[in-house]
Amino acid sequence: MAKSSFEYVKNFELDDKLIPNTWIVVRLDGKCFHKFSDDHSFAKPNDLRGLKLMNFAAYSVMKDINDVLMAFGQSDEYSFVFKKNTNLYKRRASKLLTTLNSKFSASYVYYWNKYFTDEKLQYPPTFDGRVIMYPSDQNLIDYMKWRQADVHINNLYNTTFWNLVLKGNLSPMEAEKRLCGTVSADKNEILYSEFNINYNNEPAIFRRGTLLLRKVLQMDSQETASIITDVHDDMLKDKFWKDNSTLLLDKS
Ligand code: DGT
Ligand code: MG
Ligand code: MG
Ligand code: MG
Ligand code: MG
Repeated sequence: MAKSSFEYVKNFELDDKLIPNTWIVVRLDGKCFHKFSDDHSFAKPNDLRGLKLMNFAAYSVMKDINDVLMAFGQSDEYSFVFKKNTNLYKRRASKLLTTLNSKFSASYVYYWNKYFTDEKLQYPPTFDGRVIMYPSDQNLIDYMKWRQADVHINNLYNTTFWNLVLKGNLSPMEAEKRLCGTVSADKNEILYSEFNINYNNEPAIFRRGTLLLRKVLQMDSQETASIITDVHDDMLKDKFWKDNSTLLLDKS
């Protein structure tokens, strides 16, 4: 077919291919989830239904997009790490980001009722997204550690804050004042001495977030099956990266 005289407009499309041989991370984050979690009566500070829905939406993404190596989720955010050598959509940033975000957001809505059986979805949620490239394995490892350290800092603060408010009968302002300038040890001590809570016994999903990994299962001598599994391991410890030393090696 002859080219139409309009076709030159195609040349206005910019090339947004990401650099080869670098780790590609896509991070999604719920827009105004402070309000969204209030509007849907999320438990404070952690709503297990909400976290499980996030995990299932991320699982749907990984089931659909084989080139996602692993994913890490906490609060209203999820990070997806592509295989280093992925050539999906020729590594075009906008294709990768929009397809992934669309699948995640649609899954979050589609599976809402599976987790929120008594809570009607009031309006469509929005997720923003960004693409980040990390040139070295250490950069990627530090990225994962950064996101998990964020869970720890926020969750320790929020757990202490909400215990002071809900059980300690402080106003939110008083609780904030009480925690101002405290370090981790102080918060652990408040939880232990005033609320009989050993922070280390809090559910791992709250303390560490969720990591989705692909595992190959040996079914019998011939057959293997690839599954997606959720763990709450401590990525801040070197042990995790030693135990999972093959994780970042390209096998495909
Ligand atoms: P953004 O991302 O700039 O549009 O604004 P937000 O409001 O989404 O803020 P962000 O992403 O920094 O923080 C996440 C908010 O979501 C934070 O206010 C707490 C809320 N949230 C997330 N998970 C839970 C949960 O399980 N329970 C409750 N009550 N709130 C949650
Ligand atoms: Mg944000
Ligand atoms: Mg947010
Ligand atoms: Mg967030
Ligand atoms: Mg099309």
